[in-house]
Amino acid sequence: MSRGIKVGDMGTGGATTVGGTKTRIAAAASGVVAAGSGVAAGELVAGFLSPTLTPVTAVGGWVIDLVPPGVKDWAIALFGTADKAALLVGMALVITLLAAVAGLVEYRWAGGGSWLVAAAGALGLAAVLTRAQATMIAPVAPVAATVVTIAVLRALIGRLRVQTAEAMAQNVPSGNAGSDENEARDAVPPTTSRRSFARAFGLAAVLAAAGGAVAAVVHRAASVAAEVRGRLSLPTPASPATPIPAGAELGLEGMPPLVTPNGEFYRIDTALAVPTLNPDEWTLKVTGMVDREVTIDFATLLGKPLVERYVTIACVSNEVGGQLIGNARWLGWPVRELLQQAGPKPGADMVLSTSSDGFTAGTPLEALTDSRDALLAIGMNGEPLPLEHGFPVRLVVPGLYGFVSATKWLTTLKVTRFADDVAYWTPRGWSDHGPIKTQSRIDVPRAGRALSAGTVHFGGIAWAQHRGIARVELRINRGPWQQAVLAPGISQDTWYQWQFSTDLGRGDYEVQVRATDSTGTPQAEERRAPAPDGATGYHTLSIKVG
Ligand SMILES: Nc1nc2c(c(=O)[nH]1)N[C@H]1C(S)=C(S)[C@@H](COP(=O)(O)O)O[C@H]1N2
Ligand SMILES: [Mo]
Repeated sequence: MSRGIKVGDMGTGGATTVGGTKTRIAAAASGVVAAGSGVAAGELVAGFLSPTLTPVTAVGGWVIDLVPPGVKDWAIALFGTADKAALLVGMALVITLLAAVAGLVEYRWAGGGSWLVAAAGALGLAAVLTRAQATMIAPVAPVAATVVTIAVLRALIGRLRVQTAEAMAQNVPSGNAGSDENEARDAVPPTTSRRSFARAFGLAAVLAAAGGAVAAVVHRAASVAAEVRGRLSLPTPASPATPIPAGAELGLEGMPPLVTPNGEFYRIDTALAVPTLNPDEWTLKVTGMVDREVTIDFATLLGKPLVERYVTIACVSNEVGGQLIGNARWLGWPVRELLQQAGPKPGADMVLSTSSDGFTAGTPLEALTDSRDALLAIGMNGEPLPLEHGFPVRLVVPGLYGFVSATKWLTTLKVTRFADDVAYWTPRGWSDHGPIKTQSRIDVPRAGRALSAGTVHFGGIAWAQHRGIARVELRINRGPWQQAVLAPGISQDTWYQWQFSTDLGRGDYEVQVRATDSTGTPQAEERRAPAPDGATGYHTLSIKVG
């Protein structure tokens, strides 16, 4: 049996670092429980915020990408289809080992184990950030995992140190040469500090196990949805999107892409946990003021003649110059067709759409039954909808802000009247109708970029969905409005790119942009905040030419 280190043997640590085998086991176990708590916390946070990318799956994915093909083949040959499970077991072993070491180090050198955990956390964060599915919110999970691990580690090891110090103080008999301090200490009846450590240890272990169990349940739902989504192949559209006109993308450096990649698409919703619906169990029901209720399932929806359209969707909360707007190629079935099957009754003027998590949007019935491409969308840029963007089915309605139209995780459509039903945001200070306001944005040059005298290139986007943009103008230092080059839009339902080049000498300039829609109405000049029905005013950029 290994003996405890004598007080006098320790150069730097002092009496509290004295420990026998039991103490070392307790320190290592503390590290493991701390890491368990951290991993559980990280997976739980990820389960709610970014179910398709958790710290564990990110690190696992990283390992899969990094191992040489030979090792991969060997692993597949050895474990077969259990290779993923083998990887997870391997990761669990490595984490356990590292955690035990961190516990021992933290016990010997307060703060040392925490640094080790922080380093491992940084690796986890790097794994998350470099994954293709990385979203703005995804880093929160590895950070949470690291913080929780360090907090639990410090709490447990701190108590363990107090306990050991107390035991030593009581039981290191000065004149009792040859006695085993360690055994002496281990024989001590539980002191307050000892109970404090044991209680904290037990609590952390129970919380870690409970957190892990909840995370597992959340992930199970997510992985079923993600797995079904992965197997899904989208049908060919009966009516494909018109090709993007030549010159629609100006190719000016620093401009947002004309079609927003799914991973860069803004995300706005009230869902704390991303709903993870299984399409095999999904149905959409049309109720309310209809001649006959209609229910459609996912397979039936896939079999309909689908249309594919580019539509730019925007959030009413977008500030002037803001980023809460994106353009995608949506695949779906026109809502009008489904509503026609149900037969809306005379007098109805609104459709209240509900998502699986209870969110509701109130859309003018007319916007869903007129000739516009209001879709029950199942595809986004050639892929099934990402879980975060409403898998398996959402609404996309050209010309209306998302809060009154773009319901994700859609489950019911109730044909009703604005006088009889209120949608989620209406009692919260937002308008019940939400037509998109004509807006424009300067993307190039970026604010704060150093510019040199000579030709300066300006560029950006303008949008007035379902009306289209006719003209974009710039003015410098409140001078006359000058016409920008307007690229052809994909359609009136999407944003347009614009560009303007001019010679500028040294000095400070204020540049403003305004768009005019195809009805001839210029965007509103008055500066207004987003609530209740969308911000107005000119996007204004201050630049320094030197
Ligand atoms: N279920 C549900 N759908 C929703 C919302 C929501 O909170 N819950 N928010 C809406 C709002 S306000 C906007 S702007 C769009 C954003 O869609 P996106 O996250 O796919 O960009 O979704 C809409 N659909
Ligand atoms: Mo929104």
